[in-house]
Amino acid sequence: MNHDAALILVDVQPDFMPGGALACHEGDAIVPGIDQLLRHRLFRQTVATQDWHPRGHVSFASMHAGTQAFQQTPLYGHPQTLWPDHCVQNTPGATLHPGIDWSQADLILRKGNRPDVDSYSAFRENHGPDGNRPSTGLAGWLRERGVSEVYAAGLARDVCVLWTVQDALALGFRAHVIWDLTRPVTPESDAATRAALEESGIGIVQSAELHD
Ligand code: VGL
Ligand code: ZN
Repeated sequence: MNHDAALILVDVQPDFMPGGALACHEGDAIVPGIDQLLRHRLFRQTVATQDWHPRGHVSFASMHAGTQAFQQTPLYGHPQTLWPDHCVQNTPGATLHPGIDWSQADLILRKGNRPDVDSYSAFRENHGPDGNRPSTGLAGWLRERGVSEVYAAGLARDVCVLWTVQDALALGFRAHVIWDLTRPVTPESDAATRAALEESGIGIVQSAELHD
């Protein structure tokens, strides 16, 4: 790993863990490994994202009559998956998980806070009403700090982690997923996620490789 790398910790929040509103399979299993990784201070910058939706957010199935969670619906000309209500601002499920020392993070980026637009990636919102995917400003923030390479961990492997590394690559960063420090919403998606990463040249690494 080179010294120009940043760690991006995606949505490590109770609502994405067992018992939470939108639980990832074994989502809590990543917490000790992430805490370890932070203690080793291997990265030039550490960024954390926090899914942070207002009540009645457009991504909630409860806002679309006649739909159910995990179903897709067209939104602004693109398919949008509808989710159970989750990560509602100022609720316990939306906090950053207490098992990690977040004072180690250089930036905490809240996303999905506009009522009418979802945001999976740390870099850009999903498609909005005007057809754009507005930037969160993260790419510039990282470049200003000399970062050319990102490693992503967190939740969910098949949604926000995947979109984050795909955007990182599209924005000119070398990109990697720390596979053992991610978990999916849909375990059946793992083969497709791996294939998508491999096809685009995004690295798949294990946390143990980073320590040596
Ligand atoms: C996520 C679905 C909805 C994620 C966030 O963090 O992967 N997934 N909102
Ligand atoms: Zn969300």
